[in-house]
Amino acid sequence: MVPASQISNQATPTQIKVDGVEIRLVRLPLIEPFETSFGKIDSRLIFLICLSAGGLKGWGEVVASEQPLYSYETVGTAFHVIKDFLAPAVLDEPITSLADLARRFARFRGHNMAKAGLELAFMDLLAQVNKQSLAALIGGERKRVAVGVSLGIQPTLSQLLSRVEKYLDLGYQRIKLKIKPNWDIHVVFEVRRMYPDILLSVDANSAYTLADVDHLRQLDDFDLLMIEQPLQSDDIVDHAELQQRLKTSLCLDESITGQRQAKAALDLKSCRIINIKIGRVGGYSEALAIHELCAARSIPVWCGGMLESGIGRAHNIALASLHGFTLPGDISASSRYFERDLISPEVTVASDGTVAVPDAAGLGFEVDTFYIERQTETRVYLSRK
Ligand code: OSB
Ligand code: MG
Repeated sequence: MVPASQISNQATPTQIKVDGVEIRLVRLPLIEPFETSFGKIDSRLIFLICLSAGGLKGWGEVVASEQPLYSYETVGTAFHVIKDFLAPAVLDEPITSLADLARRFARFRGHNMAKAGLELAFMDLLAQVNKQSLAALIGGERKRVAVGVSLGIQPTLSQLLSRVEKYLDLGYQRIKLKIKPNWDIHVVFEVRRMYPDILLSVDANSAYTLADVDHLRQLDDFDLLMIEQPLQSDDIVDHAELQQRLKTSLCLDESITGQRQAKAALDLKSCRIINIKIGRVGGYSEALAIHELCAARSIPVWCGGMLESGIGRAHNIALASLHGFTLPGDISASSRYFERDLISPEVTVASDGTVAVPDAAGLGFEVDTFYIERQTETRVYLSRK
């Protein structure tokens, strides 16, 4: 594993002079609505970043949603923070490394998804300059990554059961059910009854409090791989108490916004598994640090998803190729969410529930600029003064 601080500090130190930062908001309809404990969406406003440098283009994706539900960031806040603060920091001086970029962003508080979008695009550029795949650039070893699927809350139990069957038939290695009060115990009971042996987990997106401990303890009967983020999004203290009172492993998602939170959660025993999302933690530098921390403590990690387009998905695949990503990630096929993706070829899941890690330089996928242009709602180009 290459420590983040050493990336690009090899024999010939790379200098990347970014000429322009393009922001594009691209509307992609979802094949079917996606419902979690905080609501339902039927399209995704995809926030793309394209950095240009000496004829190369590096692509990243800001995973913020339109509404501040999963996190306080939105497409609108990320747009503002990138345009007014982060892009000027990128355009300021040639960038010498990922650590250099992360240092420029560090003085701005929060806004991790906005920072991550730029880090992703920078790493795509750096990989192209080095003629390496993204996976190789960060020290990823896997040729294929194991994947699972996240199934939203459905109008009826029978619709959920038919989706479980569909994704198991497609080969997905783990089924994750979104839960909320009144869509939890009986739902998990039925899925487990139909499929006694599958890898099964649940994700509450902070829909419960510690007062629900006796209710949540009923989940201990179903041999779940994990319960993801049952309590408040910024909590690690109540999760530690809950973990002590449950047999099932807790996994934190929303609560882990960086390496300090990851270390605190592990020190407090607030969870036994961590979901790493590059966007939530502010980019590759933090994601790599959390991966190293967890590997050193034998804590399994897995790659979370945010209904990304193929561009964000390509970065997720690279991240999941790291050795510590031992549990299936929320990295589904493009076709699970979109009629048509922004990359070609699209991401596909093989019948053994794995996705290939590309070995071509950069993202490893062609970016479909024609389709991006067609779906673009907003475009802004920022350049050096
Ligand atoms: O909590 O993991 C989550 C999607 C949007 C916001 C939060 C979450 C999710 C998912 C979907 O579970 C994962 C995916 O991209 O397939
Ligand atoms: Mg989650």
